[in-house]
Amino acid sequence: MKPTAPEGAYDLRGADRDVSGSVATIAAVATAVAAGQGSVAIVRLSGPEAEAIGRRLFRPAGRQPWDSHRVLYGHLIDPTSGERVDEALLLLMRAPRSFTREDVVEFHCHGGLVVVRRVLELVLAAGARRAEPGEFSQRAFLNGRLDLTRAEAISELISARSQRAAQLAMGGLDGGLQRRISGLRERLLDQLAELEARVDFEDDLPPLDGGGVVAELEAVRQELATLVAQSRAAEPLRRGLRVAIVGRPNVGKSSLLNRLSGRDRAIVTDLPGTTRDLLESEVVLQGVPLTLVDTAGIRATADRVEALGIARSHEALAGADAVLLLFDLAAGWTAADQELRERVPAGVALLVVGNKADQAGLATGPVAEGEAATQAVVAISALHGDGEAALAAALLERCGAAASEGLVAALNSRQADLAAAAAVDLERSLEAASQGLPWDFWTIDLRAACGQLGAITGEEISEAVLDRVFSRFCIGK
Ligand SMILES: Nc1nc2c(ncn2[C@@H]2O[C@H](COP(=O)(O)OP(=O)(O)O)[C@@H](O)[C@H]2O)c(=O)[nH]1
Ligand SMILES: [Mg+2]
Repeated sequence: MKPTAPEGAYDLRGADRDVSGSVATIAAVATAVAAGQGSVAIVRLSGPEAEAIGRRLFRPAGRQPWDSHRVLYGHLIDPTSGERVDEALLLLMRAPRSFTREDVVEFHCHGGLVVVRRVLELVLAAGARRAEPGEFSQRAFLNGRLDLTRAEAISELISARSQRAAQLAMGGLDGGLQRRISGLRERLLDQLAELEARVDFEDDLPPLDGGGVVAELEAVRQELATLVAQSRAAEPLRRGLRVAIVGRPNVGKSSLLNRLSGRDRAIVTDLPGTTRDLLESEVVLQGVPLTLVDTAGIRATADRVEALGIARSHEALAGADAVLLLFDLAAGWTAADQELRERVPAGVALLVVGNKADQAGLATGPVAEGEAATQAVVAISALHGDGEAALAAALLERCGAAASEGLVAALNSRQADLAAAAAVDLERSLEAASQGLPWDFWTIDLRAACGQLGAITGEEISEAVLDRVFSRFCIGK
């Protein structure tokens, strides 16, 4: 009785067949390539022509056999001229023992930009097509090599900007999320089957325990709500946070940026108006990746360059996830500080920080909020580094990132949106139940909830949505 995805829903391969009716062979550079960097680069091919293209372009040294999962040493040749393009290794992985479950050939060539481009061009000229972003993973998914949440976890692992973010992605990779969501979906499908049976054959079946259905839907709804909350808490870990340091001139913004990034990034002087432009620095605070933005001190000025810098400070305020409003404890909280505070857009997390605690003769660390004398949430000394840990803790708390502590795995934002939508569907279904409406009123939203969860796991998903998911992956993955 369980509704299932339409037959053949995942067979997108038909859309990508060449004239002979076979699946296209795709190719991409699988490693990051930068001029003058990286000693080895991998050009990867997947599809029925992969081995034939490999044989056309690669001359093994000696008489090594073309065995699967064996590395060949030799040269990449331009077949039109016979010219040696690179000295390289070739790795052949015949279907189905490969990432895509198709025939895969990898050329491990030298990492120079020019060489890698040339190899890719030769591969394309030999009949492969340039892979779309995420297309290897998409094929792996379509061929049943990995499920959707695992594929997404791999992509997340690649883009992780901190150790903790990488660990979270690894948590998604072990399949726990897939099992959990699948399990919840199964429970809903069971209830749906019961209800649908009653709609069709009420008289032939034992009476349905409506209370039991309600309890089960409510239990699933609560689990979904927990998963959504965990995902939102993990969001800063995944995406990183953009934190603008703003304040009047000379309060120590640049000093704080240097302190947190552990190097002399910004110019610090005792002259107000030193910082003229936005300056960004990538740091990791307690596992959370941050982009710190140092800004020009905000004040009225006749200097045109400084005024342009100040305009950028205002933009930085609007584009940040969080604002660190710094003021000088020795000078106290001034009307200008208050004015700045009022400019912080609603919805941006704000942390007021008093600097130069050393000069003010104050202890550093967390300070009770709203304390009339200082307005400080945290007191620090950017010069000496005191209060840094309390500042980090308060900032992450303010951004909701502290709640990610101890999370092993979490839904990504696409998955969390679907889980949240499923929870809303269940609420509606429960509403129909509480109004005592007939069974078929319960089923409409319940079926929708199953669909949302199926779109998380990939068990019930449209081609268009799949394409969108994989298009966010990087090329070559
Ligand atoms: N005593 C003391 N001086 C500080 C502290 N932080 C910054 N300063 C000094 O304040 C002046 C202005 O610092 P700077 O970082 O350029 O401020 P900005 O204009 O806000 O970027 C410099 O002379 C710094 O050495 C602090 O915590 N204690
Ligand atoms: Mg500065």
